[in-house]
Amino acid sequence: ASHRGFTLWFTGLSGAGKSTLSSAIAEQFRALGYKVEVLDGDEVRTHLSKGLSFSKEDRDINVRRIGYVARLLARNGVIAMTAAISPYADVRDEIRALHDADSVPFIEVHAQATVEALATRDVKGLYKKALAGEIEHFTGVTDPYEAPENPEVRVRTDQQTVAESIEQILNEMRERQLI
Ligand code: GGZ
Repeated sequence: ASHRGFTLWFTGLSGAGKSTLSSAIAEQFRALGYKVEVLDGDEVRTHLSKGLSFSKEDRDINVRRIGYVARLLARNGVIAMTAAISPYADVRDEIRALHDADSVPFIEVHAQATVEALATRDVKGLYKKALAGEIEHFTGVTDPYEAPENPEVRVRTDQQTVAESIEQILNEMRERQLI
């Protein structure tokens, strides 16, 4: 199957479903024979951004690197998917502008869930630690998260199933004739 490259940019709090949704969608694309790469926060911090902290400065460096690689992939026909918190709106908008300058579609997906819901689920126990003051600068608890004002897609991962969120995202891409 042939398709244009584009970037599918997930943003949202830790545990909101960015990795789950991006890997599931990537799996579906691969099955269709599409070229796809996922730049996951965890993996990027192991390789491309090893040693970076969670200060604003280091997060900005991390997120800009992800944006740079995504854009290079996308302008060469790959579906580039990213799954980093990317908490700062100005950096996300800067990356969007770089995509626009290359005429590469940039689809921002906000995986939205309340801190309360995420702290209740707390799969990795990070919210418990953050709320106890054991992790400083934890996004949504002791560090800012700037929600996008006009994302192409907003999925309420604390209110809908994974399958529903995936369908909503795929529908948006179909409507934009990206897939
Ligand atoms: C937020 C943190 C922090 C702090 C460690 N704040 O659920 P996870 O564990 O696997 O995903 C989170 C990941 C966030 O890294 P990103 O590269 O996506 O962040 S950013 O885009 O802001 O650069 C979480 C873990 O790292 N983690 N400490 N203080 N998340």
